Amino acid sequence: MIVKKFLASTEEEAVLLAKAELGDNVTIMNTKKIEPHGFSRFFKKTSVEITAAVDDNIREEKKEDIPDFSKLQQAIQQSQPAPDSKAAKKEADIEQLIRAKQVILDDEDESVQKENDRVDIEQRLTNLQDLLEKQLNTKREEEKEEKEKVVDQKQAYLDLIRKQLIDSEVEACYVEQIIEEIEGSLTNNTTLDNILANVYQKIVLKIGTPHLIDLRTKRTKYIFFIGPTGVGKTTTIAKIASTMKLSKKTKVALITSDTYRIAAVEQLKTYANILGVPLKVIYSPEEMEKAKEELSDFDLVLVDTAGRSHNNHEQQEDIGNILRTIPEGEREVFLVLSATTKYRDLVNISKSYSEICKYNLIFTKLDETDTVGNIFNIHILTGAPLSYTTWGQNVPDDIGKIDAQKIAKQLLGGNS
Ligand SMILES: Nc1nc2c(ncn2[C@@H]2O[C@H](COP(=O)(O)OP(=O)(O)OP(=O)(O)O)[C@@H](O)[C@H]2O)c(=O)[nH]1
Ligand SMILES: [Mg+2]
Repeated sequence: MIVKKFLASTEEEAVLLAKAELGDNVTIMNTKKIEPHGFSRFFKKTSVEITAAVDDNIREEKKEDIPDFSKLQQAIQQSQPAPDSKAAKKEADIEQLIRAKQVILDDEDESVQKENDRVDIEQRLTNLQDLLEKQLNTKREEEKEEKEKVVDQKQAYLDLIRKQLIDSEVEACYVEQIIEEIEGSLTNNTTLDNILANVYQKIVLKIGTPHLIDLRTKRTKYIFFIGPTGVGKTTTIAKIASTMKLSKKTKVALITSDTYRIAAVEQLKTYANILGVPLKVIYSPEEMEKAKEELSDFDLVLVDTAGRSHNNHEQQEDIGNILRTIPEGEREVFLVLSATTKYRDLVNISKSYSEICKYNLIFTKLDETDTVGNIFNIHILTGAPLSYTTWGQNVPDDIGKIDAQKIAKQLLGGNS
């Protein structure tokens, strides 16, 4: 069997072609309309395809009867609308345009993709930046809190020290002065030990080095002991005279102008006898001049004065008159104060004696008090140098030069 497909503009033409080639006995097995696809549909017409079949034998028998339809077929094919060369060109152009457009679209797709990627990256960067800023802000907040905590801690330490100094009876204004002076040199994360060390150092510096009796002059040195009644002037003189005579081999003499009480003269006479040093009793400035001549061979003359009320200006003037018999360069004055006297009285006493002369400070009876704040207060208030402290009735043992470190330690609550 011969099976063959024939294509023509119409089904009739296709059958005609099939019959022409295969004979009249041809059987049409299938007819199919062919629709042009793609862009060719604009230029090509619909055609018909038939599938024709014929038995070989029948066809052979009829072979010589079969006319040559090749020319017909050719004519039919030629009758098909020839592809218009302009249209073909147009089609080619359009297809080219389409391809170009596709490339552009592809490019556009690519650039759209790129743009999308860029937006995406930008968004991610913005998110990252937000995150970083958040983290940075949190860190800053934490640092700020930490700083405030540290500053609070520092203030807490300073408050602790403030309280301790106030407990030691250091005047509040001097406490603030110390704190102010050290605060600038403290770092925020300072420790309590560091603050304590700073305050300690500051107090030691403020107390200064003790002003002691200086015997390096060729002339006889006159040391006057002045101060309120019963603070320990006579006892202190006995302690110093003993120390100077026994350990420093100094030629010591004693004078007393305290003639108001017989017991006072007797008290010093007893010490003079024990120590084996001369004692002159004077009743007036003139007698002082005379005693001065008699004692010109001595290195050191310790002068006891009567305890006076700082409110009695007449009595204070008497002391001034005796003092002035000795030239300033040959004399030194020590104001003797008891560490047990309350601060307000000490202020008045020290102020009233300031009107008579310049003086150095001796504090007695440290054994009778736990607080040494007043020593510091009066020293700062008057600006007078601190010299000796005494801490008991024993002559000559209970006396020593002022110990700045020991006082600073005590003020800060340490054991003395
Ligand atoms: N606890 C103690 N008592 C002392 C100290 N110094 C002196 N005294 C005692 O205080 C009392 C008075 O001492 P004086 O030396 O007489 O005092 P004063 O200043 O000379 O007294 P007037 O001459 O009356 O002004 C005495 O009983 C001394 O023993 C001291 O450091 N500690
Ligand atoms: Mg006395």
